[in-house]
Amino acid sequence: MNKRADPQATAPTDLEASAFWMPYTANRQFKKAPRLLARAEGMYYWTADGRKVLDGQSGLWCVNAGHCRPKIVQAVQKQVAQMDFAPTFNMGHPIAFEFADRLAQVAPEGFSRVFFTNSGSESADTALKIALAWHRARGEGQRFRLIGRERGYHGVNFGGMAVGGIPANRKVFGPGVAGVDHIRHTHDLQRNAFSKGQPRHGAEFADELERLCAFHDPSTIAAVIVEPVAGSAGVLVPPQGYLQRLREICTKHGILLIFDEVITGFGRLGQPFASQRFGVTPDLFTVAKGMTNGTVPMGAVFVKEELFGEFMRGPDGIELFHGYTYSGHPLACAAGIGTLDTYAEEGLLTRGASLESHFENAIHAVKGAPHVIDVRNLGLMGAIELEPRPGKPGARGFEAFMKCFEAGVLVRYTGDVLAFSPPLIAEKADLERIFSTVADALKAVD
Ligand code: PXG
Ligand code: PLP
Repeated sequence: MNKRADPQATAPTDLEASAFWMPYTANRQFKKAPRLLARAEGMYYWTADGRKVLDGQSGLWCVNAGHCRPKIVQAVQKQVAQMDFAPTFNMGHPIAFEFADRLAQVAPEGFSRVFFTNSGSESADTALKIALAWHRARGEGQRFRLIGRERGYHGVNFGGMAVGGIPANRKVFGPGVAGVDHIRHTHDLQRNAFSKGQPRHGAEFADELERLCAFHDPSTIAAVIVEPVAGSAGVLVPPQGYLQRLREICTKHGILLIFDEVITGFGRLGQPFASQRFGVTPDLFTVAKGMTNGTVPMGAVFVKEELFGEFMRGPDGIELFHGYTYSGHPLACAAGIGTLDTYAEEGLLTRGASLESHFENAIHAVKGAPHVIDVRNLGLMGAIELEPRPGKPGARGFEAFMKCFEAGVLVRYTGDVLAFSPPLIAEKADLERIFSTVADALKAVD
């Protein structure tokens, strides 16, 4: 019998033949022993077999206000019944303008313009293209180089992949984009292990940018893109003074600085945006994830008024030949407005600040547990790095993740790093439960 046609074959108990090619997942391993989530509310998921699981990861760094929040759900329901889709190429709909204006109100000062995308990956590529087009509009079309950083993550499209710095995400996909180079990452276990907040050592890693400027000629460099805190690579917090130094070097050479705030945006670091937390202002920055609380996919690029103005001074007609069918999708805008309302009513964009010291103490309490070689944190973002099992990198991380999941706590693991980013509605008891579960899980991992 054709397995696909048999409804039993696609029931949760038999996924081995399913058509779903799962992203960033070991498909064969997963489908043999699936972990299925079926429902969510507030701080919790419920598995398909009815177990309640505390969400220590805000889904995938996105559900900052917690799950299925009523304002967001209602806004989406209302919008889908009223107007499902409308184009934003040469047409408009009020909710897209309303949401962009609301976003500009919560953005750091000066970021008065918003370009809509549908994901963090699209935001990264959009930001890079805006940077190139801006230089060109000013008569500096020779600035074509894009500089990323080792261990950076800017999504999976060609631009973001090219400036990204996680080897596995690049190595099988060919030469990528021309004119890309990377500065070194900031991870320095020897000097900075177990730092609380920003590590003391490593501001000088930013000087690599000066080296690349000397090497390539700075007048060929269009933009530098970094995550203020690297997320995917395992929560790498910038050393004290590092981002300031990057900013200075960019300014000195007329290079645009792009912050990728896909994870750090919308309250993760105790301020609405990382630039406010660090007191360092980029020229443009990207967001996604928390922008709609993960409810409907959406991303954006925030642009300073001066940059936007340059485009508006150009010849009549389309100022930027770029956009997505779904830029400003009505459902995403509705979800986003519901999200901003929820953030505002509950003070979530700064709630992380009041929980930060508690989070810090709770995560650093795991220091003495087996295999732990580093603990790092900023805002409500943290990581515990494990010593890899000899010859089997990633095995310990996976086993620890599984033990936590079995004990009712969802964490994120990449390789041997466990990462944490609980919803910003977390209570102290939730944070304690997450990290005591991790400490117990590690005792049961060889
Ligand atoms: N930039 C940054 C800084 C990100 O963290 C993206 C761009 C891409 O966003 P989209 O929406 O295209 O996925 C991200 C996404 C992890 C993990 O394991 C991190 C992300 C996505 C999925 C998993 O840490 N970050
Ligand atoms: N490919 C084809 C053939 C298309 O017609 C379009 C959009 O019209 C795209 C790709 C881009 O799709 P999107 O705008 O959803 O990114």
